[in-house]
Amino acid sequence: MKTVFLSLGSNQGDSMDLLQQAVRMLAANECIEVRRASSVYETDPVGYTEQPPFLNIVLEIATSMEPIALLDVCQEIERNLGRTRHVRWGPRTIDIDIALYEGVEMDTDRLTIPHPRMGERAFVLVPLAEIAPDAQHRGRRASDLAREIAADESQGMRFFAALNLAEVVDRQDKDGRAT
Ligand code: GSY
Repeated sequence: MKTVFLSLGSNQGDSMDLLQQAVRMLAANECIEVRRASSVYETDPVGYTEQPPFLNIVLEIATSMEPIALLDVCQEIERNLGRTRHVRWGPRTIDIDIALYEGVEMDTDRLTIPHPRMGERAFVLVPLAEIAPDAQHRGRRASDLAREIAADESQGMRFFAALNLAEVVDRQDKDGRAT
């Protein structure tokens, strides 16, 4: 099993519900274990700024899937949740990016790992540092990168809600208690 960090964002429709549905769909895949979820952050749009704020989270998962197979699963979930790819940087119901994949660096037409823009995105680094402060990106700790980028006031981030993984994926023990 490899440890992978996924970055999820939504700024169209009921974003909180869409994020929760995406987490549930990932957890329903028998090759994926969702281990940790960050808080939900409301974040100012980066790139194309004339669009509504996003809700963003980062998930730590463990998976037996290779990177491209995992990308296929993420894109299928995006399609199932109504994502259409019209405007490159425009609003979207859900976006699921592979940020880090344990032991993998790759650069192909379909997929680049680590995610090529994560080092400059507070909406990835701050939630990543919340759940995995020691995660490494290009030889640096997520917590250090997040502290530096959080000082950049142009990338507004606000705590929006906690995400209770046990409730969202309805994990239960043998007595039916959430675990
Ligand atoms: O690549 C993710 C989509 N996206 C986002 C996002 O998720 N959050 C914020 N704050 N800005 C963004 N710009 C793009 S594109």
